[in-house]
Amino acid sequence: MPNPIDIIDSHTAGEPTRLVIAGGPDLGAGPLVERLALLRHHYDTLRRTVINEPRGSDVLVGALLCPPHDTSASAGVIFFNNVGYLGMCGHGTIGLIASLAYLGRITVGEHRIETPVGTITAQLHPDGSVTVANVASYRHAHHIALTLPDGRTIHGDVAWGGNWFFLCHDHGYDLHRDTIATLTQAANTIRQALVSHSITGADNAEIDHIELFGPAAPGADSRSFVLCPGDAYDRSPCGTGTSAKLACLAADGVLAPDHEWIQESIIGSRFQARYRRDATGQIWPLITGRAYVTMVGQIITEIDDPFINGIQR
Ligand code: PYC
Repeated sequence: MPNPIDIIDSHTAGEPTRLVIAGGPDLGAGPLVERLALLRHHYDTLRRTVINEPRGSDVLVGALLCPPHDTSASAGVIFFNNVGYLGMCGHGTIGLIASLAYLGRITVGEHRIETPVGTITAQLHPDGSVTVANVASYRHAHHIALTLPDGRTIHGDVAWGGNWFFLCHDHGYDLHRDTIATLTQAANTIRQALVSHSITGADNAEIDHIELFGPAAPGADSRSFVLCPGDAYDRSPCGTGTSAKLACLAADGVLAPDHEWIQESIIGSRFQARYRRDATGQIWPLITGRAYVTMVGQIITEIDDPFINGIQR
């Protein structure tokens, strides 16, 4: 792996993003889905070096900035975390745009960004906030009954918002900061139960994000706790999770196109969300939030460092 790796860190509604701007492997100029396969199979050390301890932490989401395949797009990006790769990442896209603006590489306006699951659009507003026009989102399965190891049966929807989510209301827990450890354990149990009951997304895709809902503070429509693959919870309201939620609200007929939905995270941070429905009935979420740059730096790896590529999880 070349040395050093240039990074810029940001947080979006409390959730950190580490953007790799130089020093990553040469993945060529093909479609992002092909570059993701190359990264995963040949250069996974980049992910582990950038994200895992001692240089990173479980909470970080990584983003590798890539030249776009279609040169009319502003950039390409591949998102990753402590255990693997993400199809899309809403908070990470907001962080990417804020970071590129901080570096003077983009200005206010609309930017097309290629991801492995499709091209999205991000609008940088004059006040620094960003609206992400996400990939088309949909509900795959409605009100699935899931029996947990303690004998309780809960219910949830399976939906796609750029990642796969199980969205559950009747989990039986209070959604407060001081219940985060309990919620993490509960969401993990739900994720394992989905696997053992062979409940998946489309094409047998693993449902790797669990989204628990509860009542929100005044001014928001809903509060959520989102457990990401790798066992870190999302400090933000989760852009792809909010997209999956919008798809379910649209399918239930309880939120009309262009009506605002305020999604609150477990730490109380918020995204403004709405969706558009196209002529074919597809749901296209729009997620607005704000990111702040926190650090510009270089990752250094010394050849005799026993943890040169991070501590194995
Ligand atoms: O904002 O989409 C998101 C996200 C996914 C995982 C962490 N954040």
